[in-house]
Amino acid sequence: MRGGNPIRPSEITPEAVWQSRRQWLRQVATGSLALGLPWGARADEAAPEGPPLAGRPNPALSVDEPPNAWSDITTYNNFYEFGTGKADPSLNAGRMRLEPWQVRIDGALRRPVTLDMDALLRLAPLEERVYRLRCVEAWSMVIPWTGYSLSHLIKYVEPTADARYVVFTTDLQAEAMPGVRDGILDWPYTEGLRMDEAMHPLTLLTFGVYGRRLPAQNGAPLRVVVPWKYGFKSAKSLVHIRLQAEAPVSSWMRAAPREYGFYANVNPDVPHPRWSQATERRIGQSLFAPRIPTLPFNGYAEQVAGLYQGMDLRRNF
Ligand SMILES: Nc1nc2c(c(=O)[nH]1)N[C@H]1C(S)=C(S)[C@@H](COP(=O)(O)O)O[C@H]1N2
Ligand SMILES: [Mo]
Repeated sequence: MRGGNPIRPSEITPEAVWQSRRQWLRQVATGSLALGLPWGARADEAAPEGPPLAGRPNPALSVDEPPNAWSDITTYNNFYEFGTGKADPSLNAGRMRLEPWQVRIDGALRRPVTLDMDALLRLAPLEERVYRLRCVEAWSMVIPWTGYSLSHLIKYVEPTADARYVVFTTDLQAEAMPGVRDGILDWPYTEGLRMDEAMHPLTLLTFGVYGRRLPAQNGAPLRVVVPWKYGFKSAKSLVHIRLQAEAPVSSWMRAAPREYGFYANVNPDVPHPRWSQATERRIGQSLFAPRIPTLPFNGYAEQVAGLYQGMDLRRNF
């Protein structure tokens, strides 16, 4: 969609993405050192790990930017159930029980179901999509996710006319989650979308990253990814999806309603009450690299701005 990089990660297979990324980094390494460009090549860059999960690349719904390294994506995380430090999820989430896993889908629909992972993985063809993810903390990454549009699952359960909002709930495994004792949020973690947001093709029900099953710290075994919203809208390790008529109050809204609104669309013009949202730092780049201007809707305005026509996005932040 933007930029002119020598490789298009979205046009090659997941394993090849990583291989090309290494090549790409190696090619720019000399130049980057000479020119002070942000990307630093690391010859020892770690390879993706975990069970493979192939998806057909979807270039139309991918950004044209080099993906972050596997090590950035899997060791710099927000998953407060496991602690608030960026490394805490990678250190602690391995204790989460992932099998067996089921997701309950109920509420305003004709076909309430409880689906196991096999059923969920078979529900629609898996795709690989390279998305930007921008955190409200003003850092960002580019991540090759594997999944399918959440709309497939929502259509499958046959929503009724009352289904105006979707509520996502993360599993609560108190014994395995040292962070839940801290009481930062009301657990379990819940998030919500308006029905049209949830049905938008970009909203991804996500099972993998870099062609592998999701690591625990990234929200195994399945999460949602909503690329035009701040990262906190993308709830991890889902066990319950509910369709309902009323707008839900998410964990973050309850914790700090002045700071975290329901919509949480990436918006450089609406600062967080305590810091600007005008620019971001791309994880993995040198600390001397210039900050990147944040784009409205995280660069996805063309696809999603229409969902908010007529809404005051300063009030509906
Ligand atoms: N259950 C749960 N989901 C969560 C969070 C969390 O703390 N708990 N953090 C959110 C935030 S703030 C961000 S930025 C993204 C980070 O996803 P990543 O670690 O895969 O990059 O997860 C989101 N989903
Ligand atoms: Mo975030």
